[in-house]
Amino acid sequence: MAKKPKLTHRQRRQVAANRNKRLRQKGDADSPLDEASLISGKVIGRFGKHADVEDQSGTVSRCHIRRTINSVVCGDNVLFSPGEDAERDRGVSGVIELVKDRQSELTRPDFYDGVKPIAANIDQIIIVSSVKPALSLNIIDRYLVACEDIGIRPLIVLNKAEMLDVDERQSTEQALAIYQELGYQVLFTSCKTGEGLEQLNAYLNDNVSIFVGQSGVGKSSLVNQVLPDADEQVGDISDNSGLGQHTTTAAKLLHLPQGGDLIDSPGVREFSLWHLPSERITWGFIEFRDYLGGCKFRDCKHLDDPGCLLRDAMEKGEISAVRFASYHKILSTMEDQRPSRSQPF
Ligand SMILES: Nc1nc2c(ncn2[C@@H]2O[C@H](COP(=O)(O)OP(=O)(O)O)[C@@H](O)[C@H]2O)c(=O)[nH]1
Ligand SMILES: [Mg+2]
Ligand SMILES: [Zn+2]
Repeated sequence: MAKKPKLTHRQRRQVAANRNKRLRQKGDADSPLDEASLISGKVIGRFGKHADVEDQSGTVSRCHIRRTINSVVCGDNVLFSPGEDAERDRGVSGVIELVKDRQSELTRPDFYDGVKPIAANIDQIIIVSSVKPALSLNIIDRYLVACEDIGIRPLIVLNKAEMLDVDERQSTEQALAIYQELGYQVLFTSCKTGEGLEQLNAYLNDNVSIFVGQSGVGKSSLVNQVLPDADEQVGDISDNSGLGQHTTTAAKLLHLPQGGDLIDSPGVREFSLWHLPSERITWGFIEFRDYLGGCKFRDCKHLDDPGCLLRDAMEKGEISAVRFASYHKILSTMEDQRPSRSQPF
């Protein structure tokens, strides 16, 4: 079958803008019929060319996506035209006509497409870490920068807490206290003893959350604890193989029994940062902000540049030396991770 010609980015934007304008006009003007034919819904599944949209009554329609729409991701609020019931039985029935403005957007750098949205309208990112694999504050810092960049509240979870003996527990609490001092919430959990799960549920309540973190820290196990019906595979090989099995897996939005939603998708779990320009990384370290713009040189690298306020603050103990080192590690490794062709977007 011949492929339809691809619209350029610009054309797509223009056509979508025209279409949205028309729809808005219809919506508030004198055409009750058209308005009535479109239904509000939320995207709860996204795969290939289709999306599952749930309306207010909980009915799910598998929808096509209007070609002029740039992206549809889990968590999106949309207007769609449902198909005939007969069509619904055969699978795909509706068409998504409009994606409402997103309150927040989680993105991932894509080699060909620039920055791609992977989830929308999230309230909270749960950064999961553990002691096995070993606790990495640097990975936590990366995720925190990403959270700050998109303006979504993080919660730092240290899972497998029951594996710590008394001394380890104390030193781990001390290590994570940096984050509490910065105003971030930290929670110790264990899927084995149930520690912290009640609090975790309280954090999830009435929010749209996602779990992120390294493979093996217990994200799927935690999802199973808070959502027993989810039946997430635990310790699965595909998570570790990096062979892309998961990239074909659908992204989904799951409802929590006590209210609130979880978005789970492979791209979401280990999103990376190399698309951010270095100033954005600097800004993502919230305790640095007070000092920014005050260094002697405008292009200060905050290393051994003379008159560097950040280094000065670190030496005086106003900024944690661990976070300062972590910041420089992120900057230096980002250069390696970024595909050579690609510029920061
Ligand atoms: N000891 C201990 N093991 C856990 C805990 N949570 C998860 N695990 C184990 O850690 C491994 C990886 O868990 P999984 O949920 O698949 O991690 P994911 O890759 O982050 O989704 C599995 O063997 C789990 O049984 C915990 O709280 N304590
Ligand atoms: Mg998993
Ligand atoms: Zn500086």
